[in-house]
Amino acid sequence: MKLAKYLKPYILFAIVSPLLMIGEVAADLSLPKLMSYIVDFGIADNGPQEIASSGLPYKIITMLFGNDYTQMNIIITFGALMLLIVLVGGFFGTMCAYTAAKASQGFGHDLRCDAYRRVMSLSIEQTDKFTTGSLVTRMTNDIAMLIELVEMILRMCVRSPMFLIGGTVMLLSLNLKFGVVLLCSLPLLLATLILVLSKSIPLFSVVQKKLDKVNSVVQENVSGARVVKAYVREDYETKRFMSANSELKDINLRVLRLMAIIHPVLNIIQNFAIIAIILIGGIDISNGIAGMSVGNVMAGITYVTQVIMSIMMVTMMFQSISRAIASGKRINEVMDSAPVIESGDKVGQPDNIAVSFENVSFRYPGTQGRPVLHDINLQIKRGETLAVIGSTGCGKTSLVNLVPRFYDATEGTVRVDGLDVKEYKLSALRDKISFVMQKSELFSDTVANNIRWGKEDATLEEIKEAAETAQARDFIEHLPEGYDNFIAEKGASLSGGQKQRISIARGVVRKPEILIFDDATSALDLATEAKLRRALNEKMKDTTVIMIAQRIASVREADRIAVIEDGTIKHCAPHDELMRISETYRDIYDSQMKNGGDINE
Ligand code: M5T
Ligand code: MG
Repeated sequence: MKLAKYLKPYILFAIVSPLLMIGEVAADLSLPKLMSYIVDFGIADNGPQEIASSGLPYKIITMLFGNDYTQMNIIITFGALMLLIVLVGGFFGTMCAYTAAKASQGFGHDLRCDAYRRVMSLSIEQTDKFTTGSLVTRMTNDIAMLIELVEMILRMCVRSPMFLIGGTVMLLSLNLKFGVVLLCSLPLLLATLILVLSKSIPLFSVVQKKLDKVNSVVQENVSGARVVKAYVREDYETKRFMSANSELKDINLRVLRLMAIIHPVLNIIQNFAIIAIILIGGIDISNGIAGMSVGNVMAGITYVTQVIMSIMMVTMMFQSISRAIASGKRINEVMDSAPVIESGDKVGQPDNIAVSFENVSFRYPGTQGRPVLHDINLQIKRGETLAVIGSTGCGKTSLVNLVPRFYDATEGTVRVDGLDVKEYKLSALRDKISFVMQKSELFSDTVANNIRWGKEDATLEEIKEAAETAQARDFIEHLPEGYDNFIAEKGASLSGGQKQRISIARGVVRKPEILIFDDATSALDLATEAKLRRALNEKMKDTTVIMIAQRIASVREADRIAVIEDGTIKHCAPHDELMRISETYRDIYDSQMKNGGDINE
């Protein structure tokens, strides 16, 4: 699978881990044999005599004690050996777990980094398509499944086959007749497992989808907590959550119900196998057949259990693999979605015409019908202040979104400094532009850092200056901790106008070539807004400003005002001229004058 490449940096751990597992399994496999020596030679009545014909154990005992050994010597020797092997096996096991964790967690970390980078590079329409909830599940839960798989494989790929083969060999070495037990029990076990797995595997991807849904609902409600409370929708939203939650529970239950069959079946088969071993061994012992002993029967029981458990482990591995395949697909979907907005490689040189639209039409990706904007032709000179006005939903935001390439024009060309925006290196293009959005987005950080977002290395002086221009200085300095005051998530601790002014300061601080205000002063009173405009005029003379607004008072001083109507720019002229030529503009003017008037007059 493609994602395997993330294991590469940790390949050493990934190789060492299974090797260490060999040590642990070898230890586990040798213990029952040693125990059988203790039982047969150390405890049984005539054990001490029989050990003479036993080969290896005899050699060990005579090496230590000569020919003068007691039953107690045998018990202590092999007991100590068992203890030693347990310790060594434990050491190998611990190291194996450690290296496996190191490899799998490293793998997960790198994969998460890349996936996150990819998510960040997606364009707005792609993020919307995946939905936030699903992206969060993919980044967390799905990657966790893959991590689990890597760890499982590293630990089990050696362990289960080795137990299966080793256990079988050891069992047969005790007595070939024991093999019959395996021949009868294993097919039965395998049949059950295959049946269960084939039914449960398709359900895993459904589980992840339901989890997406739960995440989406939680995410939506937590971030919209205020609206939910304002409309007393807690009950409704709780119900919505409940239903997503129950769906998740139901599907999980279905999987677990299937899985639940495995355990009792396994138990029954295992116990039958144990009884069969005792039976075979018992008959042979009572018939006095050579080579069968109580110790052998005891060891046989342990080996049979180990073999059956190894099959169980293989199933677990299959389960984990199929879960991870479902998750892997979902992560690959993210990794494979090439950003729709691809960066070019040019950097534009300053030009007299800062922004120009040539025959631009635009429709939102995936929508039908009339385009949102059509036949837009507009040139904005360097240093000019262009205002955009028009009824709500007429496409103002859509128009300015084309400049920093949040979306691409469907037809026509948008140029910044004479160069097609599609040819720009994205970062170079967006560096030229400060975009103050219609909805202020603040982050849970200090005021200063929120402003510094616009310019990473801004000094406190620059920040203060930007705040001054944005008319935010007064209120910031009245905050309990001034610029170090912490802002709650999404700026929840501030008023609408305060948020807007911090957003404006963030846009101003980097002294951009182009400054776009998308209705960014809507929450300011007219007096403050007028002060802001004056400050901007003074301090940022060379900056090209595109300013969307709903109020005539906000736009009348602009060099030109573009009136958007029916998806296109009907008129574009200064205030006085528009009053003469544009009926729409006059209508807007009249309606606003009637409603209290323009205090800026
Ligand atoms: C213009 C539609 C929207 C409206 C038209 C953002 C967005 C908008 N639309 C979509 O289909 N998909 C979208 O993602 O486009 O919308 P706008 O440009 O946001 O209008 P506006 O800025 O002039 O309005 P407002 O209210 O901010 O003054 O028909 O349905
Ligand atoms: Mg808008």
